[in-house]
Amino acid sequence: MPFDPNPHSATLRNDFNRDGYVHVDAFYSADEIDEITHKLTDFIVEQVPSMPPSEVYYEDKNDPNTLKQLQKIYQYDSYFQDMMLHGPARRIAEEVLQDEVVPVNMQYFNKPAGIGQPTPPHQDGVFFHLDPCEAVTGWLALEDVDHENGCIHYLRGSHKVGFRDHGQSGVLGFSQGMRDFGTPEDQAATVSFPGPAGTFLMHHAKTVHWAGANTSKTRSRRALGFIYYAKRAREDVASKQAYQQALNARLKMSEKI
Ligand SMILES: O=C(O)CCC(=O)C(=O)O
Repeated sequence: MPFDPNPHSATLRNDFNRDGYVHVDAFYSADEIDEITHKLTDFIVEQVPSMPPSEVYYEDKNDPNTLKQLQKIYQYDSYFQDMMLHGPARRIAEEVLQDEVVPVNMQYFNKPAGIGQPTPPHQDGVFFHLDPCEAVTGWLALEDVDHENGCIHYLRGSHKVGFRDHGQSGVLGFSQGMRDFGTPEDQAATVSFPGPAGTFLMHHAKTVHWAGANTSKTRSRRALGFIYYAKRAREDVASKQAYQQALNARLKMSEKI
């Protein structure tokens, strides 16, 4: 059975409001993580070849073994659709945002062994174009994560500070990275989340987060991301589309997709 958020509602809400994130161990059991991983393997074989290049990123686009990111996978497959629309991640999103939520994206994040790039420090809200910026991202580890293969780090409390300065990062999949990151205050507020497969995190769209490169020669670092917007958040559709189109054009021109 996956994690049942109901008995933990108050703790989840308090932790989220204080820290800008929540952390849940054993969100899915080992058997469930096995099943999800198998479904994902099938998905990669069956669906990825027909997905548009803007939703499929590779570390090296000429090498299919270097798949690093997939977008919107719940729109292609009923198993992942069910997880996104009816699973416990949505319940936690509703709890911490104190609102109904709009499911927006389900992503696959991989850092392939030895070549997985760092995830630059960023705030997801920079990509979302929301007012108010009320949204969350859930993150589910599909295998053990640690400092070697690139676990997630948060800046505790950073959701209360507002947006910090971002610029082009040059990293495929995370086009914006923070330019003013790494102050003594940042170092003091850093919390990292190594943990076993099944570890689940959920952060506010203003929470600063990042992950290291995968320096392991043998282990990948696979995870799923779940993005939900609060119903009260309004998306500036035109601004988001313009940003996405400009990004896709840049990525095509630099032959990254
Ligand atoms: O998986 C990662 O390294 C980063 C994930 C992330 O930035 C996110 O889920 O917002």
